[in-house]
Amino acid sequence: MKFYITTPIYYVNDEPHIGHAYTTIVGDVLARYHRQIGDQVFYLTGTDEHGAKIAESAAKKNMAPQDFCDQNAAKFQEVWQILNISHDQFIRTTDQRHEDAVVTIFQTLYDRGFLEEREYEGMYCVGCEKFLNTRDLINGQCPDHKRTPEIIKEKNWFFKLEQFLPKIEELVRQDKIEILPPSRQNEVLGLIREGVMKDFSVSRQKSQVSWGIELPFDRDQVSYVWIDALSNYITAIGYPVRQDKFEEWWPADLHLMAQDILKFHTIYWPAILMALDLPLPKTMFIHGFFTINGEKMSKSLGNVIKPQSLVDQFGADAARYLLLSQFPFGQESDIREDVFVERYNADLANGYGNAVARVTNLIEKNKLQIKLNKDMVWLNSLAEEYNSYRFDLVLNKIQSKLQELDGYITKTVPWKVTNTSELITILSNAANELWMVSQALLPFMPNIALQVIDTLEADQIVKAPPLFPRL
Ligand code: ME8
Repeated sequence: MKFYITTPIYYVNDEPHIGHAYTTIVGDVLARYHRQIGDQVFYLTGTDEHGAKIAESAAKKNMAPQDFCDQNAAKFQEVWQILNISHDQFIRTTDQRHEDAVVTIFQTLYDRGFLEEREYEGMYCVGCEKFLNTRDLINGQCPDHKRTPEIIKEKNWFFKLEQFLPKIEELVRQDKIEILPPSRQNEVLGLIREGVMKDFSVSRQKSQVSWGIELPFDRDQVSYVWIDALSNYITAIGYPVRQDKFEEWWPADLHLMAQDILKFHTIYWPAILMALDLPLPKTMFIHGFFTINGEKMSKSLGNVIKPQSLVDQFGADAARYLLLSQFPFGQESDIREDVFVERYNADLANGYGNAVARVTNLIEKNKLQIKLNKDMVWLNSLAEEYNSYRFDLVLNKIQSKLQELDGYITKTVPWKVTNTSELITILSNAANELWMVSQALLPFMPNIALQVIDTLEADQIVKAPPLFPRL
């Protein structure tokens, strides 16, 4: 089966932080798991590079917007490499191919009568890249960006969303567009029923915002971020020029994101696709926003965690493991740095790392030849946890397996056994268990689990070096 999975494309004006890393690691674990069970996988991530916010950040640094984007997109790519993200493509909305495709998309929407020019007056927050309602404001300011929105009055092109809402409601209710977890599905249905979803502006006057894609039918207007951004999911796989590749991968099997961009993905995006007469994504999983030690992560509070600092402390593989083991995927949760250390010592230093050291040490010391039976069947027992996106439970199951192994070794006391064939039996069992556990860990810890697999598969097993030094 094919499996096409995406992350949001991140705004390139921010430096990558663990919020971005979290979604991207989840995507990577799923991509690697699906490859492991034999699926054909396409994993897409990238950066969102147009719009007023980015132009403003570039100007603050005295840089041309494109140079600024090049510099920051490189930072995302670098971090994904450090974290061993196995994406098949990194799309940038300033890629020429994407820009050309967006022009075609706008022309198609225009030709089909889904765009309409209207006078617009609203309060626009550049930080959010969206228009706000009075009820969104606190003391007249955007609560997220602590800035007074600009009053904007201009002619814009609008996408006629409202006509699509009844159909979207039906598809969401029937799980034809599956929205997970169920609480998010209710949220989407609520937004539609409350009547708050309105036709929305898809362009800005070029005199106001110049950093964007020019509309082919109105050269005074540039694309406003959302059509440009959402389209990345189809332009990356060749729409509209590479029909063969596009049909091979579309529709997406899974769009991942957090709740901040729920309405754009679950309502705007299906409507745009329907207007283009394209199939709709199958599933969208919306995870929670997490806080850091109880506080909202923000630059002003100075509590933004950079992925690099986790990697420096724990190593890339353990950083991935720790981010996914701390709470159920989907829940709004708090990242506790002290829990990272506890968990690292318990699961990785004393758990997996210790088991590998113990078993390989005994095999080397006794110069035993071990034959593995390479049983992949155990992976099937993780399918349920994977299919319900409970990565924390996948990892718990793996930890139970390690505890069983620990109990087995304690009970059989191989260091006291003198009969060679008995010893071979015990240590073969142990090595086979470790091999299976390592296969199960591969999507989470691609480097270290592979290193252990290689150690166990060698003709002569030698003691593994310490994998997770105790902290
Ligand atoms: O919204 N907790 O980009 P963005 C969990 N360019 N996840 C977090 C997080 C947190 N505290 N902070 C960020 C955009 N994320 C648009 C998307 S897609 C067509 C366009 C993650 O840079 C989470 O995945 O603001 C969230 O949805 C995303 O980063 C927002 O990234």
